[in-house]
Amino acid sequence: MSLEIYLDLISQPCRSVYIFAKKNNVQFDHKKIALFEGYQYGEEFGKINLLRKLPAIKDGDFCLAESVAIMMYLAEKFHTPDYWYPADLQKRARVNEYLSWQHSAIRMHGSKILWFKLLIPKALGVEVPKEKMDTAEEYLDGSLKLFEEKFLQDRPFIVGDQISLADLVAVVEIMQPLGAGMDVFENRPKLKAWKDRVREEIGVELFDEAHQAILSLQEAVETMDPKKMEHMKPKILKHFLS
Ligand SMILES: N[C@@H](CCC(=O)N[C@@H](CS)C(=O)NCC(=O)O)C(=O)O
Repeated sequence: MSLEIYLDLISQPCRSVYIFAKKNNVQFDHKKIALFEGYQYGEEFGKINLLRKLPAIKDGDFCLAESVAIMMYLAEKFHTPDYWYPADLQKRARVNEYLSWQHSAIRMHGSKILWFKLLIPKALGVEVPKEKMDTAEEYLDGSLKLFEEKFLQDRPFIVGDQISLADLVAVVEIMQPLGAGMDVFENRPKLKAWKDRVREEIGVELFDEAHQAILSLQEAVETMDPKKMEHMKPKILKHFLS
């Protein structure tokens, strides 16, 4: 039975899993899910992931959620090159350190920018209070500074000379605000040089293909049926604005 991967490439953790699987020639059945249409709340998807989040995989009878756990599973199962998730104790710890930190830092703040600047005002038609927007920008800025100072320092990649899962997850997260037109690389030359290295290492074609949906999201939202995200509105507003 083939490996099924459930993804919507608008989502950062989905893009990490997609790029990791593609880059490592993992054969999989790409289940394209439209998060905005609410497929994750249906009965079918509940059997795959009761957390009702993407990404998720089904490998035979085995279902797994959480992007980090999925990539570690794929790394072990398909014996991907060591540099992705090094066997060396301290290098692996360095990767784990970033993967543990990111959830409540860059991932959370970068995602808020996308919701506050684009999706809530343009797709849900609700104005975001200025203080909320300013705080989100301030937190993202703080996280990016910490990323450069603590995680990247003066190394080409987070662990050293080679790319790892930490760089992949980080770059995909840092790209997210670009979906709302916020250029996070402006005035951050070190961050931009690192992003360009990671993009080269992943392969420009794969990197750009994976980011196509997020980078064209502003256009997509402009032509979106206003009713499309209506079903998510109460949950989104409660989560982000209450
Ligand atoms: N920690 C999880 C986060 C998963 C997650 O929050 N996925 C979002 C998309 S980025 C989702 O599926 N949201 C659907 C919903 O909340 O309805 C991971 O890394 O996989």
